Order: sequence, then C-alpha cells, then structure tokens
Amino acid sequence: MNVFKLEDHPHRRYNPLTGEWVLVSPHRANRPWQGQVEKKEDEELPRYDPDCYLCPGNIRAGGKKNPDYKDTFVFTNDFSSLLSDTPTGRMDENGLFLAESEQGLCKVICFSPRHDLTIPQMSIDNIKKVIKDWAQEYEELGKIDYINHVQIFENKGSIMGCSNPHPHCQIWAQKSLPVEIIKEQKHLSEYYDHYGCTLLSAYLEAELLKQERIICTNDTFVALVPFWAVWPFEAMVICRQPVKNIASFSDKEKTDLADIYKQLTVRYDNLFETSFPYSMGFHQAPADRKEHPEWHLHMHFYPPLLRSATVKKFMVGYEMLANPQRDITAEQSAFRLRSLSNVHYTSK
Ligand code: H2U
Ligand code: ZN
Repeated sequence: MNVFKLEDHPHRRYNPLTGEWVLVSPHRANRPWQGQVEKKEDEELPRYDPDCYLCPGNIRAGGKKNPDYKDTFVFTNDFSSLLSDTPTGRMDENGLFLAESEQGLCKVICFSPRHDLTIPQMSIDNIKKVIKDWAQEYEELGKIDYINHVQIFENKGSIMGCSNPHPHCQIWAQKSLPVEIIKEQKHLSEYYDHYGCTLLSAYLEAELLKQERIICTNDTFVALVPFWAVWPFEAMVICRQPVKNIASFSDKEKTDLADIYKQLTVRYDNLFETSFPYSMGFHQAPADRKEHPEWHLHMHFYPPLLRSATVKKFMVGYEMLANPQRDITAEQSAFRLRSLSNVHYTSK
C-alpha cells in the first residue's frame, strides 16, 4: 500500500501564523539546474572604505558627516520612505480608489565601524550593542504618539537589494500596521483567545519534542526551520518564553539573543562557504501601547540561496500566481544546518 509520507510525496503545508499554504515537492529536489548563476560575493573588503557612506568619518549621500563612532551608529535615513510631517488625509471612491496618507520615520543602524565584518564574524559583546540599540529604538519610537509599529530588519547581500556591504540594518516606524503584522496578529489573537497561551509557545513545545527541525538553541531562544518554510533555508528564532517585545529582555536574554543570531548566521555562512545573504526581521507586539498578550517575539530569516553560493531560488511563475512552492523539505534543510560547525569557515 502506498502511504503518504512528507519526505516522499507532494503535499501542502499550512502556516498557522499567516493562514497561507506552501506546496512542497520533495520528489523533485534533485532536478538539474541550467538556470541563472549569481556572482559569488566573496571579494576581500577593506576594514575602512573611503567611498563607503556608512564608514566612520565619511560623508553620506545627503551631505552629513558620520562621527568617528567606535561601536554602533544610529542615524535617521537620509532617504526615508516615511516622513513624520505628512498631512493626514484619505481618499475612498467606492472602495475602488482607496488611499491613506502615512506618517512615520526611518533609521539606519551601523553594526560596527568595521566595513569588512558581518554579524557571524562579530563578537557576542559587539552584537549585544546592536541589540541594546534595537531595544532602545523600539521603546523610544514606540513612545511617539502617532507611531504604532516599529519594524526592525536587516537586508544582507546585494542579491537581497542591500546597497552596501558595511554591516547595518534598518528600522521603519509607522502609524499603521504593515500587512505581515496584520496577518500574524489575526492568527495569534485567534489562537490566544481559544487556547489561552501563545501560538508560538505551543508550536515551540511541539517542535522541541519532535527534534526534526531544530537548528540550534540556548537558554532563551531556539532557531529552527519552520514546518511551513517557503525559502529553502528559511529559519525562525523563537523566544522560549512568550516575551512580547525586545525592550522587555533582561541583560542575560540580550546576550542570548546575540548568541543565537551569531550561531545561526555562522551556520548560514558555513553552508555554502560564502557570506550568506538574507532578509531578517523581528516580529513583535505593535508599539501601540496596548497589552497584546497574544504576541510572542520571533525573528524570521528569509535567505534566497538554493543549492550553492551562486544558485538562488526564484519566486516566480506558480509562486507569483498561485502560492509558494519548495523542493527540499524543511526537515532536510534543518538537518543540513544543524550538522554544520558553529565555527565560522574563514576562521579555520
Ligand atoms: P540597504 O539596507 O537596503 O542597503 O539600505 C541602506 C539605507 O541607507 C537606505 O535605506 C540609506 C538608504 O536610504 N542611506 C542613507 O540614509 N544615507 C546615505 O548616505 C546613503 C544610504
Ligand atoms: Zn563602510
């Protein structure tokens, strides 16, 4: 008798955070690749680049001069997508022409004065300084009366549209809730109202019992490939406790966050022995001064690489028109990431 097996048969998996589905085609993982090959991004970078707009002491595109910073450096984005002084306004013509003005502000955080480092090459102490900045920004931006959401995210690698290799992230704070947050908040609230605990507490407990998709852990966090992952090596970092936002973390929890961020990104770099590109972002309670017992802080990592440093996954065709699809299963990806060393390949 032919019994349905996740590892052999095409199937759909449900994402309980968003209510979306992913098509998984494990029988197809070994198909040959004759498509586009990306440029490998491993040129040696200088510690300081006189042409970099993020290096200490340099002039940015907007004309401002960076201080001679020693750790992290936070500044308002010179080309912010959101502005604080936008007049409020709305148009609605029968719901067919619907628009609203949006208020907000955008910041950039340089992780280090060193142009040539990335998170997996930084020390826990130095990563922790970035985390302290995130906590402070979340708290301070959230105090602004018109701000209701603070999105912290990192684009790494030119393949992800990152404009500069100097290690940095962005923060966009705004009045309305972005669509990914609205989706997750709906599902988190429904779960919490029904079961009285956070969706991610229950999910994490089950994943820790199964031990099939865990990548690495520490006292405070677990990194795993979610059951419903879309990107080949997608990962989530989930806090073991249902902490709502980054500003609530103790000093020890911040150290652990730095540790898991480094552990995961070192494994990513070791996977194809390349500086591994991704988009990373925090999902946490909206900074709207409400209780939000349903929220449970987590990070998403969406890396585009598929089978080597130069072959990426394209989200096109069926993905654009129907729903996402993947070949390698989440379990296979987790196994590969878990099996890698947590010592960076360049330091060996
Ligand atoms: P990426 O994370 O996509 O590389 O973006 C870097 C940001 O830095 C980008 O949003 C800003 C851009 O607007 N920037 C400045 O604020 N000042 C500059 O001099 C150049 C880039
Ligand atoms: Zn630089």
